Amino acid sequence: MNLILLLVISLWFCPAGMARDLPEDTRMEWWREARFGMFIHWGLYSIPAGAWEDKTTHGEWIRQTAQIPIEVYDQFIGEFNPLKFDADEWVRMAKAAGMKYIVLTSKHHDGFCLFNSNYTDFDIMNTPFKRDILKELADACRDQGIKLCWYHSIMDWHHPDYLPRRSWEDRSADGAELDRYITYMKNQLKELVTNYGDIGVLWFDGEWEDTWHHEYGQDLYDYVRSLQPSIIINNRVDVGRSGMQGLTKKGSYAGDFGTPEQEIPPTGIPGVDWETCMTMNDHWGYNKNDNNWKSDVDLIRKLADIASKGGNFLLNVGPTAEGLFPQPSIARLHAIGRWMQVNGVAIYGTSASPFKDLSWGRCTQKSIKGNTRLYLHVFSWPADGQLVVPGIYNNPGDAFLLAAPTKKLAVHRKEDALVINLPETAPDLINSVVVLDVAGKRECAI
Ligand code: JFZ
Repeated sequence: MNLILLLVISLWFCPAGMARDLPEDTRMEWWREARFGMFIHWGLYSIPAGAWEDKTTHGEWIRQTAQIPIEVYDQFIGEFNPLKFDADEWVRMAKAAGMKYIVLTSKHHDGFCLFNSNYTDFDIMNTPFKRDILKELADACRDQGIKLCWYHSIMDWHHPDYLPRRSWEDRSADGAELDRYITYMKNQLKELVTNYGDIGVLWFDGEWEDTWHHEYGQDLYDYVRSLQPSIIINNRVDVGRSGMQGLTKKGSYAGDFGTPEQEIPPTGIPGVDWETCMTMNDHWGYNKNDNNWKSDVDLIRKLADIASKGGNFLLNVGPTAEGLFPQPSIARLHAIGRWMQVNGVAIYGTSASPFKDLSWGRCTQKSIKGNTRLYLHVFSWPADGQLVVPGIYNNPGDAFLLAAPTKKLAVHRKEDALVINLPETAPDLINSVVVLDVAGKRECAI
C-alpha cells in the first residue's frame, strides 16, 4: 500500500525530465543508447534518378514535382529490377559506419511498396525483381545485430481512396473514402509489424494534409503499439509536429520522439527525445545530378553536435535503381566509420552536454558509478596545448585521449576552469575526443 502511495506521489511530482524511470523508458532504451542510424529512401523514383524533361532537381517527390500522370508513373513498376541489391552488404556498410539501426522506406508518398503486400498490386512482387526487399533486409539485420525499422507514408498518391487528390491531377475523387484507405494502411502495417520479426521504429510521414487529424493519429499509434507493444513511433503519426524543426507542440499528441528535418535544434531539451534526419547531399531519393555532398568533416561534427544536444542522428542514403549505394555516400560512411571505431564510446549511450557553449567544440557525458565522464570533442585544437574546460567545480580524475587511452594527460585547476595539457598535434583533425573524469554529478545546464 505504502509503495503504491509512493509511486502515485512520485508520478505526480516528478518534472517531465525525470520521467526516465517509468516503464515507458525501457522501451526507448535501445534507441537512446544507439544515437546513430541510417535512413534509406528507395523506390521507383530511383529509376528517373531526379531527371524529368528539362529538370534534373527532382527526387522521391518526382511524381508530384514533375506532375507525372499516374498511368505514366506506374510504368516504372515494369522497370524496377535492382539486380545488384545485396541486403547483407547494405547492413554491413551501415554497421561499419557505426550505425545501430536502419529505417527503410516500406512505402513512400508515391504509394509503391517495397514489400510483398496482400493488399495492393503496386508492390515489389509486380516488378521484374519479385523479391521481398524488406524480408531480405530483415534477415540481414537480424544476422548482423542491427535494429530494423520502417518508414511508412500516410500520404499516398496512388491509392484510389486516399484524399486529398493532387490539385493538378485529373484523376476523379468520386466515391473515394478516406476510411477505406485507413483500413488499407492498417492492413499493411499489420504485415509490416508481424511478418518481419521485431521492428524497432515505425517512422510515419506525410501527416500534414488537412484530411489527417489527431483522432486518426492517436488511433494509428495505439493500433501499431497493440501489434507490438515495445515498438517506438515518431511524432509524424499525429499532427503535433511543429514544421521542419520537428519537435512536438505542447498539447496531447501521439508520438515518442520529435523529428527535426535537415536541421539541428540550437540546444537540447531535457527529457525530450528527438532525432535529426538529414541527407548527405540535397535529396533523399537518388538524384544522379546532385553533387552537393556534405564533407566528412561536416558530417562527423554534426554527429557530435547532435549527441551533445541529446539527440539521435538519422543519416540518409538514396540507393540507385540497380540497388547500389552511391559512391560518395559509401566514401562518407567509411570516413564516419573510421572515426566511430576510435570514438564511438563518446556517442553511444551518452547524454547532452552540461556546458552551454564551448569555444573549441562539443561535449557529451556519461554517468559512471555516481561520477561523471565527460567526452570533450575538440574541433579546434588549442595552439598553446591547453584545453580549457570552463565553469566546472568538480574535482578532476583521469584525462586521456580516446586515440591514446593509456597515456594520461595532466589536469590542473585554474580558478573555475579545469585545464588539460594536450600533446602538440591533434590525433584527428576533424574531432579528437578527450575523456575527462570528474567526481560527482554534473547537472545538465542547457
Ligand atoms: C518528408 C518527405 O516528404 C520527404 O520526401 C522525406 O521522406 C523526408 C524525410 O520527410 O519531408 C518533409 C516533411 C515535411 C515537410 C517538408 C518535407 N514540411 O512540413 O514542410
